[in-house]
Amino acid sequence: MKILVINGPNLNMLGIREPDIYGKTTYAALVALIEEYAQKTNIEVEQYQSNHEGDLVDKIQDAYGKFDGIVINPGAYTHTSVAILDALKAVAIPAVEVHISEVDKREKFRQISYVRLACVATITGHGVDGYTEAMDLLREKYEG
Ligand code: CA2
Repeated sequence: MKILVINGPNLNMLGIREPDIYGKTTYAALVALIEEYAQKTNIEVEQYQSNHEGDLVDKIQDAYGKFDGIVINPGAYTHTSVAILDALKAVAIPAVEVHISEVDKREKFRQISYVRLACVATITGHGVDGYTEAMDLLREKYEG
């Protein structure tokens, strides 16, 4: 199966600051961890990160007909973006929302997720392990 992993704004800064909230894993290490897990579990994976909302929308649209699942951490756009929500709904590819931190226990504005409305599951507060857990969920769903 083919999975697209999308990370939104500032996730390229992982491990550089705020390790108490986001952990010590760098973005490069996260990419390597996901790639390694994909190889081990026989999943074809592509990874994408952007700080720009429109680019994230374009990437989701491009996934139409090409991927069997999407793992998405939209970063701060989680809490604001109807455009990303609509793109996920438009392509109708099973998507799992991942957050490294426990967003539901943080500021009120982080407790709102538009993207969640188009996702089959949400994983929060499991650190970077949330990404591989999301891949497992999508595989289970794909294999039935
Ligand atoms: O917990 C998550 O995964 C978030 O999606 C991360 C976003 C945040 O805006 C969401 O509310 C929750 C932030 C991305 C990383 O931001 C950094 C900030 C400082 C240092 C390193 C990364």
